[in-house]
Amino acid sequence: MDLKTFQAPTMSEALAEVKSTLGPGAVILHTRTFSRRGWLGLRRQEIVEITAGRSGNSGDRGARRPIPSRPRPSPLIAAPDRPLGMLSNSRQILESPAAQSAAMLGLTQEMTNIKGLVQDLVEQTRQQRLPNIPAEYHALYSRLVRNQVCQNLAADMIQTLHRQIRPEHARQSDFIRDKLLEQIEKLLPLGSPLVRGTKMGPHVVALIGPTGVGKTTTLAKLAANLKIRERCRVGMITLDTYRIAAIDQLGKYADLIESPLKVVSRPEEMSAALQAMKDCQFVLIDTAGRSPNDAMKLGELRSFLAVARPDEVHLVLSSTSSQQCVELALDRFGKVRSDKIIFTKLDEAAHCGVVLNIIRKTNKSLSYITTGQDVPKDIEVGGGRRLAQMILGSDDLGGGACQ
Ligand SMILES: Nc1nc2c(ncn2[C@@H]2O[C@H](COP(=O)(O)OP(=O)(O)O)[C@@H](O)[C@H]2O)c(=O)[nH]1
Ligand SMILES: [Mg+2]
Repeated sequence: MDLKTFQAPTMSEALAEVKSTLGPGAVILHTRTFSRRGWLGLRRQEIVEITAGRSGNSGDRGARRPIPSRPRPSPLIAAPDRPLGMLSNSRQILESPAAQSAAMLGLTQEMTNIKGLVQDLVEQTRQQRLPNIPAEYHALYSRLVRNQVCQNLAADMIQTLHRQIRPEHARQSDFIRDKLLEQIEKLLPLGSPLVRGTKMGPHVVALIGPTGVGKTTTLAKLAANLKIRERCRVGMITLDTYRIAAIDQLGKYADLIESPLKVVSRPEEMSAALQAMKDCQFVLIDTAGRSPNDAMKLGELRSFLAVARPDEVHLVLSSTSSQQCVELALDRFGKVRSDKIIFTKLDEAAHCGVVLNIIRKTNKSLSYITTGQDVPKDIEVGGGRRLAQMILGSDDLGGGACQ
């Protein structure tokens, strides 16, 4: 038999060469792929090699042998040392399972090459998109952005990290994670819990914010903690006159902790309500869940607060809201007054980056975060390592609540 070796960059090209040189009666004895250094040894190139021969019985040499009545095992790749020339029919050869698996081998090889090319392309695009992020920190940067930390802030944090970390530590993922958590913690100074000032009379705190963010629930948590843990005398005032259910909601908690609750429906009633609670150490004011778009009602809220003259106004925001909604609320309620920020529902938020973005943007203190519906348990002072961990998220790439 006339044996020849054919080399080509792909299986299909190699097969085509076999066919054109040896004719359709070619018998493939062996295939292999290997890589070869290219010009100047710079790039490696994949090569497919086929060893094939022309069978003595092939159609262009003479009379055909009858096709065996029983299908015979292929003499091709699977068993290269089988007697040659068993398959004389060229179609049979090229369509035989062995030829097909040779073609599959070629396809797999091509897929691997394409995958490599796509990976190179992704890395190149990333490098173009993130020119300021060193390659070894791309994954961490992407993780911050995926957790909704805004891109500029994430880039600043990574650059600070890059400056802090010596190259020999750049691959120690636990060490780097720790340094990043430290940085987040510094960006979110620990909020201080409610404390009475030195003035006489009650320390008055108002919670304001959009509807449904958790103002009433948070107020109940604060009141219960002050009363039960710190044994303070606490009074509550609600302006939530729009929804009877809301008054009932707070009334239930007021009963439970045996503290007074006053309902104030007009600014003129505010002074009397405060006067009635003059012996309390803290008075917490719950406000109606006004929409940040409702200018008239925000004006009304302002006039209630003008009379109450609270010592502190906390803007309550939900970490489940989009950055855009939170910014809108900040803008509108900021015009009323907001000294500190409370972020609620961290247990429900898929990503907690918004907390970091907003605290950095406003430079206000994060007084509390809330992490569930349980009164009084699910509230903690804002900041600290646990919050930093919620913001950075777990290694799990999927979404999920921050806790
Ligand atoms: N998962 C979760 N739900 C909360 C949290 N705080 C409040 N809620 C729920 O959010 C809903 C609205 O709360 P509410 O206090 O009435 O909101 P308000 O309209 O701002 O007074 C209620 O179902 C609360 O139980 C929290 O931290 N986590
Ligand atoms: Mg409410």
